[in-house]
Amino acid sequence: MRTRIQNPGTPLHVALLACCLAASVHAAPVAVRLNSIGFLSNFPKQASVAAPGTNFAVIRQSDSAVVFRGALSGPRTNSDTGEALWTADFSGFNTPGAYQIEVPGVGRSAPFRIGSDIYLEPFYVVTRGMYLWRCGTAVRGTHGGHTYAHAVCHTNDAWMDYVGGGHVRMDANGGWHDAGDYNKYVVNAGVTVGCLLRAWVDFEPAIRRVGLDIPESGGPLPDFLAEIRWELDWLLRMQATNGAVYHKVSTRDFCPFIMPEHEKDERYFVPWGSAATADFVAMLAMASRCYRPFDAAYADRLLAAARLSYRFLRENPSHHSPDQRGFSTGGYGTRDPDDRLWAAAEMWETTGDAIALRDFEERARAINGRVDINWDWGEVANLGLLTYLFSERSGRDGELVAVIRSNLLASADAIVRARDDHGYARPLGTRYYWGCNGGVARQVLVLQAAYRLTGEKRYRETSADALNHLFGRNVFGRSYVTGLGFEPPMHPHDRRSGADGIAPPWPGYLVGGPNPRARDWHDVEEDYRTNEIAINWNGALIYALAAFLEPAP
Ligand code: 9MR
Ligand code: 9MR
Ligand code: ZN
Repeated sequence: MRTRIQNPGTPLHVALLACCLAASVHAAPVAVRLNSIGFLSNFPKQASVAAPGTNFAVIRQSDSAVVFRGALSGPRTNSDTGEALWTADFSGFNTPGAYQIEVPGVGRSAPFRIGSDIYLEPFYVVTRGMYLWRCGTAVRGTHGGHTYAHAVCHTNDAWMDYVGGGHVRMDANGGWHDAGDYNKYVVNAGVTVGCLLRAWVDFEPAIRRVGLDIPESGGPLPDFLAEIRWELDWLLRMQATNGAVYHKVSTRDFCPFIMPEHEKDERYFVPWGSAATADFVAMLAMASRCYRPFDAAYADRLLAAARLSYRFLRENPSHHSPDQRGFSTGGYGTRDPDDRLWAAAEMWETTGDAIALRDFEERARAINGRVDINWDWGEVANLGLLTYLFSERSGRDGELVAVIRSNLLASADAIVRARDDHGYARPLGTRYYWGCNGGVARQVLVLQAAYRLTGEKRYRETSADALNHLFGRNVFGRSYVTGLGFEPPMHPHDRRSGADGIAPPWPGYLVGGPNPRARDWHDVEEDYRTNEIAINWNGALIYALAAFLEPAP
């Protein structure tokens, strides 16, 4: 049963009623909305208040003592929700502990913490979400007193019928299930692994301190890399002998809400695509750098596979859409120039190959070094641009570096402005679409890059605002991540969560979010357009959380 905040003095029977109703019909949202995980000391701390008030207090949870008082500012009109919002700013209060905000006449906020380690548990839970997504093996994890588990699944992956060779099986075991469905799509692996490896590159020391309690823990690889290896090993199986990479492994149609080990429909390789092939090159070339210090033989294997596919791509320069006739599952159809740009960047960074450098630079010039503000599986150019921009290799075109740098800062500034203009400080402003919560988290890659280039703290603070929004400073006053924060999603579009008979869903998953408008999020299982979970959204969130594992300024 979800935790609900009771006003002090609420009669017990009312409390119980509210509690029972909450399971089906959601009660009116709390009016004082903030990040229910909490705040890092020395960071700005704000709540949005959706009701008129004048003053507020920070109340210590243990004894209800008032530890800070302030005046609300506002109101301002938040355009996408049409609300008048006041702001409670308690940035001046930094004492670690557990608190609530109280606005007289309005009510109390969700409980939250102030501290330096507040994102440790979220990072652990959300990253373990990747482990719990593993296909081809049994998984198990405990959270909030429940044990979530499934048996070995999909060990027959996959049939070759659609890729030549007839009804023959070739090994495509492993990898992560994509989302609330159990298929495995290379293009979506691309942006996911790209963001995860970027997190490793940017925050390795902090990430290494967090044990993930996965089967490989204690082995030669850091846990984080061991988890990503589960996906990489599957990707290696998606490569055809000529270097082309199959677009996906999938059933013909989505299965019902059953556990993965009960899905017995036949799964097939789906023909190759040039975007999938380019993403494969980028992921494996990047991974080769990351894994080399721990396992040189594996790094060599990754690089050899990346080289083969890169050569294939160079020899097949035109866009190639996979033939997905016969499949109604996730399409992930995308033009390939951005994927090829990313592939070239990673090949160059890993090998120093002059051909790859020229390939990247031509492609980067063709888009005028544009840095996307809002990007997901269909727009991975940013990953290549970041690799090039922060490269320590010689040979870069200084002019192009300058253009990308200035575009990156301009995009980061645009994100900061969108945050400033939004009543819930949402860095994506008023854009809503399928998976926009992932988009909010993914903006942190651009913001952190700007922060690293300039040391300007507005970029880091806007990164924190992405997390603030996702963990409760939003029109619903709720966390969008299962198992974490205040009133998290209870009915995500996730087959495991729907089928396992346990009331709370599998923990550590960011749901897609409002789509197509600000208020259009529904915590109901059927609503896959707003309430599904997916590896690419978690991958972005993991990056954002990794950025705050250490209390840097
Ligand atoms: O369950 C499917 C979900 O994982 C996908 O993201 C979504 C969009 O491709 O489709 C869902 O499947 C629905 C199908 O498209 C239409 N019939 C209802 C299915 C929901 O179970
Ligand atoms: O994230 C994808 C979103 O951008 C698309 O608009 C949507 C419809 O094609 O599909 C989303 O991806 C789903 C995929 O097709 C199947 N697995 C679940 C993914 C998340 O909903
Ligand atoms: Zn599986």
